[in-house]
Amino acid sequence: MRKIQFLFISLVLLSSTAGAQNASSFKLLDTVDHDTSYFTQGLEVSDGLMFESAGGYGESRVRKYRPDGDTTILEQPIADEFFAEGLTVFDGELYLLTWQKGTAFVIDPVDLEIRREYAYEGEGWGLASNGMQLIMSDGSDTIYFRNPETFKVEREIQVRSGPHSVRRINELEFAQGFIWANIWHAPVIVKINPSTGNVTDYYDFSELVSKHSAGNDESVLNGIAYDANQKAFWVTGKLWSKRYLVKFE
Ligand SMILES: [Ca+2]
Repeated sequence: MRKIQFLFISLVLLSSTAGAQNASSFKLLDTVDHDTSYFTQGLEVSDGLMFESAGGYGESRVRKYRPDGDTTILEQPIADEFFAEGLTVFDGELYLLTWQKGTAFVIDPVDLEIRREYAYEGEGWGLASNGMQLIMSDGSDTIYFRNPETFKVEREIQVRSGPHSVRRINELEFAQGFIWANIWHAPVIVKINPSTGNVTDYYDFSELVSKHSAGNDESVLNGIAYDANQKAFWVTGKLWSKRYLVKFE
């Protein structure tokens, strides 16, 4: 019940504030299969390959495959004590957060082996990159910009929709000059101005969520990756059977 209430509040919050009065529209371009064993935490397209992380203790792993299908090319487990979270590519390497262990792994995209690691304070949720910095969420309304060589926080923004803070910012993507974000347990994707933290648009995915979330409260919308070849975004959810290519308008 608490989650339904939160969902309601988040929609009211987003729809009632200046700058994001109504949901913006998106076009559904393609639908492909998605591995229903993947509790999707991070989704990223790089050099024509899709990289995905799955969470869960003893179930965390990273895999790569082609964006147009779901045949895994390579998969590597993450050690049992870590709960894998956001995943992104920076300068030809994968960066993977873990939820509550304060450890970020740097992974070789060729063999998916861990090359080195960083320590950070607080929780790790979503991760993206603007090509210069890593962009990270921690489940609050704050988005951190970190130096990829030191993992130090260089800047932070607070996500706002009008006067309201937007919390539970989860999986992230940076594309077309904006941050795109999932919000944990809300059926929406928000478009965020990376300078101000202001939500400029939001997109209602409740129709897809209702198809995939039946019977499992935690099968939430999560996973957004910009596909430069398609000039569109792949979106999915935790344990979803499908992944969708969408164009935001
Ligand atoms: Ca992403």
